[in-house]
Amino acid sequence: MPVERRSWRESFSEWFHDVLFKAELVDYRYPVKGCGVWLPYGFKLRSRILALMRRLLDESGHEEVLFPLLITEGMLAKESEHVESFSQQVFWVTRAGGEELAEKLALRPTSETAIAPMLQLWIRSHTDLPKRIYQIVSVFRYETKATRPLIRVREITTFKEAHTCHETFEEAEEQVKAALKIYSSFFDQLAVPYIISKRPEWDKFAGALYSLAYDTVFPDGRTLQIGTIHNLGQSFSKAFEITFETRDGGREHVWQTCYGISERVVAAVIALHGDDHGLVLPPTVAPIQAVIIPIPYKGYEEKVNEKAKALEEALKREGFAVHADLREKYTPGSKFYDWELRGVPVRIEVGPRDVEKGVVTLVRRDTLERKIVPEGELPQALTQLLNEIQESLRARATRWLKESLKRLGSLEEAKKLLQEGKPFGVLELPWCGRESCGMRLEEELGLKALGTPYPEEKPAEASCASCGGKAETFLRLSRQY
Ligand code: 5CA
Ligand code: ZN
Repeated sequence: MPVERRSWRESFSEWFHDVLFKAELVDYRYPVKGCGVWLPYGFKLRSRILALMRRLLDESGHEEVLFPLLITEGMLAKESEHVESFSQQVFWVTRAGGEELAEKLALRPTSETAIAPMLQLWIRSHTDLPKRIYQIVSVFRYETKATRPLIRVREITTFKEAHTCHETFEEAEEQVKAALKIYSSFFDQLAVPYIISKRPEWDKFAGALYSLAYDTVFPDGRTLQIGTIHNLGQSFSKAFEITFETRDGGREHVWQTCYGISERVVAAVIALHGDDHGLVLPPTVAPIQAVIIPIPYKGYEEKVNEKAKALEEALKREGFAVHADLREKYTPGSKFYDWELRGVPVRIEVGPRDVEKGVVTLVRRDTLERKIVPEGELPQALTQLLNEIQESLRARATRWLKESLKRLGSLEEAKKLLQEGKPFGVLELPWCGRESCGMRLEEELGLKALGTPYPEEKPAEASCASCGGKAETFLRLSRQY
């Protein structure tokens, strides 16, 4: 069973592909490019992550719905900026049952234009507002950049999209703040640290007034956008005539927001918390929080197996996700290896001497430290250990993100840093705010702009790294996935 291990930080890309496959999370050997299969262990991880998201949304006035996958060409074309931006990415259904369709149908690349015509029917008056709905579905985007498991896929299977409608611009702004709270709490629970940036004008979601994005820094120094929040203003409500009777009897178009995440979140959990032995899953979402492994010794096989089973039952009753690995054809050593690769946060070893003494050995996955605890104290000890692991994963990932943020004074400094050739994360340069300067910085450095810090940060006294004029803000730049 032992397989070659790839260094997590030194050869991250290979490590990532390796671990997805060997830990049996997903299988992207499916014959359609950009489409993959969720395997049982990966599916459980995905479900646990989504459960956190569902809880946060349900508790804050969102209702889950399910819209059709197909969108008519006419619907998709109604909002001009939107259709233009997505035109090169849409999968079309043009034939069915041997006939050419009178109107071709798009597989949704996102659902603003699927939802809008129904909102138009449902929303009559201010009493119907605010409206907050979400769905977790597949969307399809014909990505032309190289596809990558979980990170850039063509069937995004884990697209959580929330769509909201409000009476005023101010209320939509409040909803953006509420969405920020939800996403921040979500990523905090996953121990995934992030920076929030306001995307530059030239890279915002098509049809939005502005876009806010969550980005995290991978072990190779590249950033991944893991969530976005858009204030849509009235562009879709005007295109689709979504109006309501106002409090004073007038008619107004609704104000909208939307926000989304995808399987990139699963990718981030996997990528940020790994090491050279494989995955290290945060206890909050690990499908198995502790694995119990009997250490058989001649004459004691029955005893340790019985004990392992009893502990499994007892811990399950206490609400832990535990699994006793009683497979006979594997040695304890190869079981250790296997569960380490799969990132189970705690291993509980039950040896013959432990049984006699009434103790068990706990081994934490992140540091591989061992600890002997009396059987009677196991639930408390396990709770404490899982919390400690969660916190230390958070601390390690947060430290990495902090080290990856580099605020520099000039283009020359930035160029010098890039010449060192090390992974660097995110550069922040003083910027006047003009598009021409921003694009020039992207070009000179060969990086892409993430946008400006959110909440806004004004440099005390600095000059734009491009034109030398007064800097109004910072422009963040990185290598992006
Ligand atoms: N309608 C809006 C909000 S739901 C929307 O579509 N926003 S988006 O285009 O920014 O997509 C939402 C999130 O999906 C992004 O933040 C990103 O994390 C993820 N995403 C986008 N494209 C892909 C892709 N090809 N593969 C995996 N995830 C993706
Ligand atoms: Zn400038």
